[in-house]
Amino acid sequence: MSDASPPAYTGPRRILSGIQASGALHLGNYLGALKRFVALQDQGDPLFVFVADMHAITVWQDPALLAQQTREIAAAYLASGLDPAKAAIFPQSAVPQHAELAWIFNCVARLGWLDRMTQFKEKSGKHKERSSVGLYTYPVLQAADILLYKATEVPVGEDQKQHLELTRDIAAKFNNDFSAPGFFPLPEPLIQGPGTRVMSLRDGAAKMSKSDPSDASRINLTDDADAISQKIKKSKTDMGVMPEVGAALDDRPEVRNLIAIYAALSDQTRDQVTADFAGQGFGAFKPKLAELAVEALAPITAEMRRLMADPAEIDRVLSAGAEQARNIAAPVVAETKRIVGFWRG
Ligand code: AQP
Repeated sequence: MSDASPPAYTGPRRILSGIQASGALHLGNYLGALKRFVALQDQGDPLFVFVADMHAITVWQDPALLAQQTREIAAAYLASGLDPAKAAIFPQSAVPQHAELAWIFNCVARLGWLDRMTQFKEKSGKHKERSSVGLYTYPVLQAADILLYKATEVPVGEDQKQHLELTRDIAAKFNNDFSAPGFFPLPEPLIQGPGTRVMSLRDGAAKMSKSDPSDASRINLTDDADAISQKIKKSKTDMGVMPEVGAALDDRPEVRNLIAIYAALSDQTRDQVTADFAGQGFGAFKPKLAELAVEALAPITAEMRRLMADPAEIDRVLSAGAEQARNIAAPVVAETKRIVGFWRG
């Protein structure tokens, strides 16, 4: 018997990612997602960037606001520099194949795999029985989002690493169970650089997150220059000074976070940042950090406002992107259904 591994996927490089339409975006989303999507669009590979409205409804969303939130995320994509000529930008729910493939994957994924997902544990908290079933199977829909386009790489923040591993497990099990070696790729997460895990400004152990009840914990893309400066000024640090180059910062999580944010905003390494500030107090560092954050975010905020004032342009982009996405997704789902053995008439 041969123990050779099954033939690998041989299709082209494709990159896909998305952001949930679940409320205002923050600096973590910008550094961990938006900024990196824009950097990827010039590499010449097909890029798919969607607004995850189906993921958003895994927790309650006001129907009167959901379409608005979807447009807002699309506006953030465009304002950050995504070019619809280089990236398909679309709402997930406008491509019905996401749900179709997710169902098939629900039947491939194992309960034990989902039971291990830490994001569900964090988001459901003490009220697991009252969480939606959708919140539990969220990572399966995410696998469908990715494999529907046979994406080979997925730029995400650190928080999504476990879900990407699940996507790979689902792809491998599907290919194996249905004797379809190499049909789905085993996608790789792209987690690089200092901005992939931006932490709360109030607690260096917690991720910066839209659902944190404290607004002071995050910088929103809608914050003005004054709010940004105030939040950075009041951000938690410690009694020490800025560290030397290469210093171990395991016991200084808040300081480590501020340095990482500075590095990501200025496209420098952490060591380059500490080289500039070593030995100085935070009174010198924080205003410079605020300046950088305002410089990066103010033009995006202004452009988002302009786009939201006349959503026709956003809607045109979303419609065209959805058509592009459906054209790729439809044959993949048709072939998947054939492999599974569904009736074709
Ligand atoms: N703090 C973060 N640092 C770096 N990257 C982050 N991302 C989110 N938070 C950080 C990345 O942003 C992309 C979109 O995330 P999402 O819309 O799927 O939502 P999320 O990860 O659930 O973001 P939040 O803010 O934490 O939302 P809530 O509070 O609703 O759970 C992803 O690439 C993510 O990695």
